[in-house]
Amino acid sequence: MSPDDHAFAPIAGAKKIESGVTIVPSVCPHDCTSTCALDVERLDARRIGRVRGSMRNDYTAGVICEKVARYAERIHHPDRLMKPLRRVGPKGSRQFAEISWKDALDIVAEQFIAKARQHGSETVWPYYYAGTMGLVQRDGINRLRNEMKYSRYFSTICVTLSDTGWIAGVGAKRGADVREVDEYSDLVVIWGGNPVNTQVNVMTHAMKAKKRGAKLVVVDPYRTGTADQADIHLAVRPGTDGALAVAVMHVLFKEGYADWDYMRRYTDAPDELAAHVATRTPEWAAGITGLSVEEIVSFARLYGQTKASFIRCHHGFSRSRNGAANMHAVTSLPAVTGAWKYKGGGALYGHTGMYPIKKTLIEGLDMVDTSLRELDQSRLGPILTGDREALKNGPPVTALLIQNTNPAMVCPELELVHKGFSREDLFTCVHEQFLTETAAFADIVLPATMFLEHDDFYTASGHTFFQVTKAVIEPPGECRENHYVISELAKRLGAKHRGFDMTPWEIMDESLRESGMWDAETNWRKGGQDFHLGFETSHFLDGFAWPDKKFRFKPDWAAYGPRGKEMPSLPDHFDVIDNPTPDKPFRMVAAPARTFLNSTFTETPSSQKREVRPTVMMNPEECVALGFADGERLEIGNDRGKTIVHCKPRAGQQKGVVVVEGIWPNRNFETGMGINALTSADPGWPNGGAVFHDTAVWIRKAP
Ligand SMILES: Nc1nc2c(c(=O)[nH]1)N[C@H]1C(S)=C(S)[C@@H](COP(=O)(O)OP(=O)(O)OC[C@H]3O[C@@H](n4cnc5c(=O)[nH]c(N)nc54)[C@H](O)[C@@H]3O)O[C@H]1N2
Ligand SMILES: Nc1nc2c(c(=O)[nH]1)N[C@H]1C(S)=C(S)[C@@H](COP(=O)(O)OP(=O)(O)OC[C@H]3O[C@@H](n4cnc5c(=O)[nH]c(N)nc54)[C@H](O)[C@@H]3O)O[C@H]1N2
Ligand code: SF4
Ligand SMILES: [Mo]
Repeated sequence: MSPDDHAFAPIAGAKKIESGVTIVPSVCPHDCTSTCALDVERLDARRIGRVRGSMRNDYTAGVICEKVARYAERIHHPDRLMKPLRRVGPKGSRQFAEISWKDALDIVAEQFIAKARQHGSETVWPYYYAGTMGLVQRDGINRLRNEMKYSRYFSTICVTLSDTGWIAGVGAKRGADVREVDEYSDLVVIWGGNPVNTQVNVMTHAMKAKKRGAKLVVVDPYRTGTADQADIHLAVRPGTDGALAVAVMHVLFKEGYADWDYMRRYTDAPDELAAHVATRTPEWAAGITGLSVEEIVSFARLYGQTKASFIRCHHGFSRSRNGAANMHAVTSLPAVTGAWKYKGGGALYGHTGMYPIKKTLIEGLDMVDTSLRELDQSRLGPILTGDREALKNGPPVTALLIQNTNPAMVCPELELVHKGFSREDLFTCVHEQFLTETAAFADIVLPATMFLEHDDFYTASGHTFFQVTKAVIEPPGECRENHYVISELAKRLGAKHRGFDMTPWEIMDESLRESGMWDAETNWRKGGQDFHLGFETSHFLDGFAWPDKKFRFKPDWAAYGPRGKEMPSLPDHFDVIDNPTPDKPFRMVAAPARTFLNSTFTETPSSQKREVRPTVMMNPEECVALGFADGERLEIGNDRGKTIVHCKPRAGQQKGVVVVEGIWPNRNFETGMGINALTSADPGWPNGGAVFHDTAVWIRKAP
């Protein structure tokens, strides 16, 4: 089907508004839990105008973030990659020459074959992430991996800690529907995230509740745009949410807010929990979190007194070494009060575990060989610099195929990542939309389509719709979709899976039919299929997702990995974080900026303009005490690396806590090295996961 065919198709929201301009439906592909339903102005076969939030989806409810509203700025950006490139200068020098698609793909395939012959197939490591969340374009790379017996991929950069912590108690990655908040919640707690920046739709619903008189509480180490909207802002020290949650439970039990009937029926060990938290007082938690006893007790009472209390658990507070334990401690709260019983009560972290979509065809799951080593995405630096343990004592990685991610900016331990990418014996192919800092290290760069130029389908984390999209415009220049690259390489490498001979639409349609879902055309025509499970099931009133149907206050942490044994068996403060020391007295949070999305949109002028420059937010009194002036250049660092940022005093955060929003490109720092030079690639407990907000640093006036 050509873009012209579907531009005029009869779908809710697809209409002609003036001569030549059509409103066409699509879905935001970016790595954001909102997965917004979009209405895109299609000006002609190659150009778009404004992008708006669609009303056809009542979670999106017509609202999208400013970044995507201005998507024309990104998709028609003058710096978009249009042609395949071959490196002609030193790695990272950005010296490239144009080359044909055929020659580029031939070189990649030849290199993969030669490297595999020399070191075995595990030397090749397809490396990807969620620059697009479309299941076909994002995950098709795994079909090639599985067919070719390349190193397996342990994806840890984002959701490992939060998923583990949520599932450890609840049993499945799903929860109560945020749409309930509008009418039914009397208390909304936004825990450890900043949706004003990162998923604006949470605010749409939270603010509807607030207008009705519901209270809004935000738990976050600094005064974010979200915290600005709150009735109560609890500015915890990073990595201490477990202590806060446990002290809240102490008050709930002590003051009679625990729902024993609910716990007897729906939870595993309420008596043990009650006895355990009796020893964890608000005074104890105050010492750990830096909050006052009064703040902890009054929040606990508010939570205990409100039946319809909704906790929106975000990712931010899980990005610490103890993040899974902290997520689990917070999810224990509605299991103590029985808030799950009420409409507008309970909690949500994400819904992605409830879609019935089968991914065997997309990912070649029938070909997985578990004897092959699995390498940790977040440990790219140690892996590329030859760390034996990170390489699982296997061969070096000498070939990379990278799609939908920009690790030269977003990975921890960036000094090692860049050192690794500079290796002369490493062959790197990057398929990208821009010449990113990662692409600059590549031997071969391939130009990629954007979401409005290809077909795909999407689950969501923040809502319950499964959505199919069709290309809206034609790709510019020689841009090709991910599926094309994978299929063409497969041919050259001798991979036989039939998925390589199908179009993305055929893969989608077959996968949907096999999963018992609407076929692709129906889904697209109707604007998405809603998999909402209904009140009973989404609130786990027919039981939690375990064989005994009980929420686990005592998770089986050891089931996730050997380090699970080191974790406390009941909710607690698990003190394995990068605590401050006399040499490194500050705890740094590296939080997302509003108009960047990870590394994406750092190329758009309006985002660069709004974010201004890399800054460090600090407690104002602390700035005065240290003699740091507003705007002053400060050097921030630790044993892993250092960089330079500008001081910004900001009320609402504790002394000893500093925040650097990003992710700024390395080139925007005076030193040429960004904030992830300081963050650690240590795996969180029990089974890995990146710890971006768990970093002890020193700060001094820059030389
Ligand atoms: N504009 C924008 N939107 C984005 C992104 C972006 O970079 N920019 N990234 C996208 C991606 S990939 C994801 S995964 C989501 C993430 O979005 P969220 O789920 O919101 O998670 P984070 O952005 O990691 O959370 C950041 C917030 O967590 C707070 N935080 C850090 N440590 C702690 C802690 O120990 N305790 C508590 N209570 N709070 C803590 C930070 O101060 C910050 O305000 O957003 C997506 N949306
Ligand atoms: N300091 C700090 N670092 C962090 C975080 C933090 O909070 N603080 N958050 C972490 C988190 S949660 C995440 S998820 C990671 C994400 O970091 P990245 O994986 O880098 O995320 P994105 O910026 O979403 O996407 C990367 C690239 O995908 C490309 N892309 C998009 N669509 C396509 C496509 O269809 N085909 C191809 N070939 N390419 C495409 C885009 O051009 C973009 O350059 O960053 C992590 N790094
Ligand atoms: S809020 Fe998230 S899903 Fe919605 S348009 Fe913005 S980036 Fe996309
Ligand atoms: Mo993420």
